Amino acid sequence: MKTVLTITLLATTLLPTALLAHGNKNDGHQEKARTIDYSKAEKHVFGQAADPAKAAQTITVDMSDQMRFTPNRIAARRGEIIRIVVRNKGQLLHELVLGTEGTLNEHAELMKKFPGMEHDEPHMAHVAPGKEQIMGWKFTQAGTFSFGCLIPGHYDAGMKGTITVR
Ligand SMILES: [Cu+2]
Repeated sequence: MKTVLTITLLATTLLPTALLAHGNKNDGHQEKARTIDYSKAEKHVFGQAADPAKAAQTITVDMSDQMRFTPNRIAARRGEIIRIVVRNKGQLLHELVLGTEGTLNEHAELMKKFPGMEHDEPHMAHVAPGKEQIMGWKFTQAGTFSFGCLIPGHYDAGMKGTITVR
């Protein structure tokens, strides 16, 4: 029984790692590559998860231990899918969470109260040092939205950015 369990665990943890060595593997809080059913994507005021393979443009955002995103401004068109490649250039774990200034502030406060809290949803990417992750997103309303790293201390230190959707 124990052997069977071990083999199953190995198969489920090793396979995605091998297949997605450069893909959207998440080395942060979770071990499995995430699979998203885009047809059931949750709708937020700041948009919804969408298939990055259908993106109209790719935006690369670098994260650093100086608590900065580069660029910290993103421009997108309403209804268009963007592929966001999030690269962690630092030595610390960073994350990119999409939202509005309000939802991010709220979430940042929650993270301070519960620093070890597990959070993972399609509008977030947790990226381990030296790794990258791909997010597919469609902004469905025009306006100004936000992104930030909500790891305690990072957001307050300025690890945030603005998204303008026209
Ligand atoms: Cu960070």
